[in-house]
Formats: sequence, C-alpha cells, structure tokens
Amino acid sequence: MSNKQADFIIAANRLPVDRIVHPDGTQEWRTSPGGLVTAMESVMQDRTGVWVGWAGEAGEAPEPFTTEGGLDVQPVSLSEREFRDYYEGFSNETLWPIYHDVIVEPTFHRRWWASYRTVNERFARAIAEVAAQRATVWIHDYQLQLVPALVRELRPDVRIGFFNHIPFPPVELFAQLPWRRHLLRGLLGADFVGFQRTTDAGNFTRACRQLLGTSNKGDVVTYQPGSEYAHNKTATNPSGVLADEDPRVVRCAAVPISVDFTGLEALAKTPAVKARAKEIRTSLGNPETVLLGVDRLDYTKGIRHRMRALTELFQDGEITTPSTTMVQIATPSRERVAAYRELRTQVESLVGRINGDHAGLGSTAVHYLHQSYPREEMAALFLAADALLVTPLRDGMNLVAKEYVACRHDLGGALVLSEFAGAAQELTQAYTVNPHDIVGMKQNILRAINDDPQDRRARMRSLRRRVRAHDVHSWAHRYLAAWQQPPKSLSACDTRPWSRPMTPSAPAVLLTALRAFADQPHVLVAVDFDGTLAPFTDQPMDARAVPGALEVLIDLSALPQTTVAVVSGRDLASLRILTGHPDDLVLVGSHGAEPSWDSTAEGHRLTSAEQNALNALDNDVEELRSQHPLARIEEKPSARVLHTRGLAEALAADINAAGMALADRHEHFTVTAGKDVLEFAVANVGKGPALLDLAQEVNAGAILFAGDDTTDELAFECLSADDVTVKVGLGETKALYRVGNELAVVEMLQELLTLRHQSVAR
Ligand code: ADQ
Repeated sequence: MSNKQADFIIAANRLPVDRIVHPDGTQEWRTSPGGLVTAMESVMQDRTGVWVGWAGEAGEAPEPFTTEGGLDVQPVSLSEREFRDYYEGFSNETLWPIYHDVIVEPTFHRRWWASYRTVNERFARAIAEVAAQRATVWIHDYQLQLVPALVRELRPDVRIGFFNHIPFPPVELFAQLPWRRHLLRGLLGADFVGFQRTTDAGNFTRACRQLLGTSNKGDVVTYQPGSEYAHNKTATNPSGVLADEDPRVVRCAAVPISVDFTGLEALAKTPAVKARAKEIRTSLGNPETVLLGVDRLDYTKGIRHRMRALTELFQDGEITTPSTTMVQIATPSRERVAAYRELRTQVESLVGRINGDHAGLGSTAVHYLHQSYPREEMAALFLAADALLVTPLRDGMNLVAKEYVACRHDLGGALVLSEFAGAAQELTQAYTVNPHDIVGMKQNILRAINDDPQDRRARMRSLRRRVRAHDVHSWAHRYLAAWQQPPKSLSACDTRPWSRPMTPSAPAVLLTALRAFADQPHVLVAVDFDGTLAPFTDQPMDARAVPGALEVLIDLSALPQTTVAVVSGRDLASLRILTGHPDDLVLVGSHGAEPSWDSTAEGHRLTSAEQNALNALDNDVEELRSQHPLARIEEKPSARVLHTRGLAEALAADINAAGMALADRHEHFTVTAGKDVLEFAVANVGKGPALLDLAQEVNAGAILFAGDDTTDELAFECLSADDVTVKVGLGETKALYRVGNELAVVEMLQELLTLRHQSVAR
C-alpha cells in the first residue's frame, strides 16, 4: 500500500507488527495478535483502515505496507536518539511514573520534552497524510497526547478520539509536570477522550478546570482557547485579555478496555492447550497448588509486594513446598531504564532468597521466567494455575486478570486482584487485596486457595459473565458509540446566550456585568449556601463549602466598601457552624428571618397578628404531618418547614398539593416548595427583603446575589436590573446570569475579587 487515503485511522506508538527474518534471509511482517488488533479488526469491517505507528526499529521507517493478515500500516520513523528521549525518557521516565502515583520519582528533562513534541508532530503529519476527508482518527495512549490538537490544526475536517490506556493522575501529581498545560491542550484537540475508570476521567476534567480554566459540566469540558491567560496573567499575556476564539467542547468518559473473550476461551478449549496445561503441572511435580503471576517486569505491578507476602506465607508455614509452588512470568520490559534494571535485580534476589530458604532438592518454591511466550502457552499456564495473583500498586486496567478469567471455561482457578487495578472496578467477585497490606494479602491468597470449591466456582462464573458481556469488541463499539453521542449535559437552556456556564473564561456578557459591578463605590456580595457554595448531602450537617469558597468570600470582605453575606434557609446557628464562625462575613439565616448583622433582632420580630397566624398554622401543618409518618416539621422563628425526604414520590406530591392549599387559608404566609421541603414563611420575610435591608444598612449601591433554589428565585425578583443576579445550575430562572455549579461560583467570585481589587486600587 502506498499512501492510500483511509476513512478510519488508528494511531499508537507501536505498530502491531514484528519483522521476522527467516534463516534464508527473507523477511515478513507478522501481526502480533494483541487485544487492540482484535478490537480494531471488529470496528474496521466495512471501512478502509490504516494503522499509524512505529515499526519497532530505530532508523528510517519502512515504506507503508499491508501485512499478511491484510492490515494496512503507515510506519513512522524514530531515530535512536528519539527512541531514548521521546520513548524511554519522556514517555517512560517522566509521564509513566507521574501517571502511576509516583511509585518511582519522575525525571524531567527539557531535551526529552522537545523530542516528545517532535515525534508527536511527526505522527500528526503522518495521520494528516493518510486521512480521507472527514475520516475518523483514533489515537491511543500517553505517548501521543499532543497528537489530537496537532492533527486538528492540520486537518480540521477529521473526527478525533483519544484513549488513555494508563491511569490519569490526580491534578496534585499531574501539576508537577512543567508541560502540564501543553499536554492538556493537546488532548483537548480530540472530540472525545476515553479513560479506563471514571476516576481517571474525573482527574482529567479537574486538571482541565484548574490548569486551563475550562468550564466542566457532566461529562463535557468546554475550553476557550487562550482563557488560561486570563486566569493566570503571565508574561506573555500580562493584560489577561481573553482570546476571542471558538470554544472547544470535548466529551470525556470511562470506557474500560477488555479482552477477546470468545477467542481466548476457544483457544483454552483446544486439546493442545488443555494437554499442555496438564504437562505444565506435571513438569512442576504435580503440586496440590500452583500459584501464578504474569506481568511485564514493571515497578507498578507490585511483584515485590507479592513476593514479600509469599515469603511470609512460607515462613509462617501456611504454605510449603512441594505441595505449593509459584510460577512468576516476568516479561522483559524497558530494560535500558534504570528503575527497571533495579527492579529486575530486586525481584531476582527476592526469588533467590525464597528458593534458598524454602525450596528443597527437586521442589522449587518460585519458578521465575524472564521471557515472552506465545498466546497458546499463556492460555495453558492460565489453565494450569489454581490462583492468579494480580497485585499492582497502580494499573490502568490489567488485561492479564481478564485473560485468565476468559481462559477458565472449566470454572477452576481463583483470581486475587489488587484494588488499585482498573479491573477491580468490574471484577468485584475476585479476592480483592490492597498490595500494601501484606497481612490482608496473605489472608486473601489463602482464601483463594482454600475456600470451598463451590464458592470458588461461583466467583469464577460471575467473573466470566462480566468479561463475556464486556469483551474487547463491545469495548470498541461502546467507545465509538460514546464518541458519537451528543454531549449529555448541554441542555436547551444552556445554549441561551446569557446562560452559558461561567468560568474564569467567562462569557463576555457576565464578565462585563462583573466589571461594572466591581466599579461601584459600595457593593454587597451575597450568596446562598446549599447548592451554591456547598453540594447537597444526605445529612444537612455534613454539607461542606467547596474548596476556596469561604476563602474567596473572606478575601472579598477584606476589601474596602465591600460587604459579603451568606444568605440561607438554614437557621443561623447551623449556618455559623458550617461557615466556621467567620467574623468578616454577614450571615443571614432562616430565609432572612435571622440576620446576624442586626444584633437587636433576635430573628424577625413578628407582629401579634403574625404570631397568631403562626400558631394557627402550626395546627394545620401538624395535621398534615401526622398523615405521613416519615414527614418531619422544622420550626424556624418566622416559618415552619415540612421535610418530605424519604417519602414515596406520590406521597410527597400529595403533601405538596395539600400544603399549597393551606396557603389560601393562611394569608400571612407564603408557601414555597423546594427539594423535599415545603416551607411556610411569614409573608414579608424572605431572602429578597433581607438583602434589601442589608444593602440599605451598609449603604451598598449594588447587590450581587447567587443562588440555586426556589427561595433564591424570589430574591432575584426583588432585585433590580442593575444588580447582578446569578442562578447556579440548570432550571428556569429569573436571574440575569447563570453559572454551572458550586465550583463555578468560586471561579466567578475569584474573578470578581481580581476586578474589585483593581477597581479599589484605582
Ligand atoms: P500493560 O501494562 O502492558 O498494558 P496488561 O494490561 O496486563 O499491562 O497487558 C499485558 C499484556 O501482555 C497481556 O495481554 C498479557 O497477556 C501479555 N503478556 C504479559 N506477559 C507476557 C509474556 N511473558 N509473554 C507473552 N505475553 C505476555 C497497558 C496498561 C494496562 C492496560 C493495558 C491495555 O498498563 O493497565 O490494561 O495497557 O489498555
């Protein structure tokens, strides 16, 4: 094949082929039958596909060719130096440790980074050359994170997906990378970014928000190119002016990878593999129990921890040779990288010590094999093992665990699986272990060996059901389907011009309003608490303001002529506790009935008519509650709240209807239905009147108020068009502006803090 245009492109660091040179000097490219190839075969039916990648040999790349299996490949060259800097260096000594919890210390070199960029650019050019108009481009793994944005630049017509095979780290670790923003911007060139676990997707979207100032909602990240300069005013953009480019909308989701269940099961059922499994056990001396470990020799795989547990099991006499033996296959990996060389020495010395202490003549405790094997041999090993020990300290997925399950058509064997492998989220019937907890690991290895055979079979049956239903074909199809879905969280109201989510890269309209507000001589900044500063929780007193929320309010209140208030439906006492009794903030509880700023007002002073009305209301509300035992009444100084959480939907609807009807009988009250609550409040009390009172008290000429619920809507109505009213979250609103969630409120307040600072300094 020569530069044929394809409508489906796969790009991965490595081509799935190996050059085989025969004794007569002829050569062929043999496809390595990995899971990814199988998955791609199943999605490439009816499409013209090309695989772009490195052929595995440094130097000039071979010409594009078609393998004997019919796979079209487009090789990309890597020089010896690039292999060292881009692959061994940046990919495996910088990114790999950062993405795996910094189990070993990462190394940073600018030369490696430069090489990573150069190679990513080369991949992008190769993809752009072979992609047909509007082709689908699927880019794989951490070695190619810049490629999505680079391809988009060259070929805006193509659709780009990215899948990260390894974990995506928490932002606290990711942020160590000096090139962190470049990497995120690279990935955000894709339309869809897939991860192994939801935690990985969450880590990525959080990193985007914190480091690029993206606006995140549900599984969608909206990125305004250039916006991070406004967030972090830098030397290159000291003014912090927002770039005026179209935002990129990128979906991120977990689509856990799997194995070719049917293919592996069929392989393990072949007479040759079954016979080989028997032969393996015989050659091991027909022990009662064969334990197995199969890993790339990588420090993330927890081989040392596993060997420690094994050592202790032998020492404790819980297992003995020759009745128990362990086979550890450790595939050679990254052998020129120092950490991998050290690991090999350590593992081999541990194995040597176990054998020295516990093996006998003709009975080995640990058989250690530092080699690669064909698929048939792997399947036979899986069939021969009574338990597979998969104990990584961190692993994106771990296919070995799923391959083992797929091969055990006999329902024999048991899987011991680290909770830090992505696979643990799906394979919940495994014997789950924390590899750092040697005692727990020992107990679980023993359970896996000694549990009742019926229980072990039941576990294996359930594991197999899971992997069969979620095999590699379904993974590829689910990935493509997820990619094609419209963004979940962009509802109709989000597309209204004023309702776009607010972030540091604020829609110009809200930013303009914040600027005008910040320039007022004296301002009142007020926010609701639940749903605005703090996410809802099952137990009301478990609610906590999101990080940075209280801090930014306190910082704002330290500025001259700036009053800051938290205005909530909660009573003042609990509001004090939840906000940490800050002296600098004004707290207004019970929907305005308990203002902390008015020391003379122990709550709203009710008139005698209001007090009588409240007494009469009490009887009716109690009557209503008594019909619904799960309902609960909360008494506030000038209100009664009927809580309906826990009631069936239909019952709660009944109570709401009856409660609303009560409003007609009690003219002094307004009734408001909120989330699982029905509140009867004295008519002239509310967040709106409280805000106006407070503004008058402190002489504020403008009010900013942000809130999320029905009682906040009443406040929005009370404020004027010159005030800044901000609805938090989705739903109909009278507010003029909208932000996405509690974190976006904090970002908005931080923007306001900067603007107000500038304004008072002038
Ligand atoms: P790896 O870290 O390489 O993959 P893993 O998922 O276990 O880890 O895959 C290893 C593969 O190599 C398996 O298919 C296994 O059978 C094979 N293998 C191991 N030892 C072998 C040997 N001696 N001979 C022959 N084959 C051998 C990365 C991530 C993982 C993620 C995968 C796929 O680190 O977390 O599961 O990608 O997304």
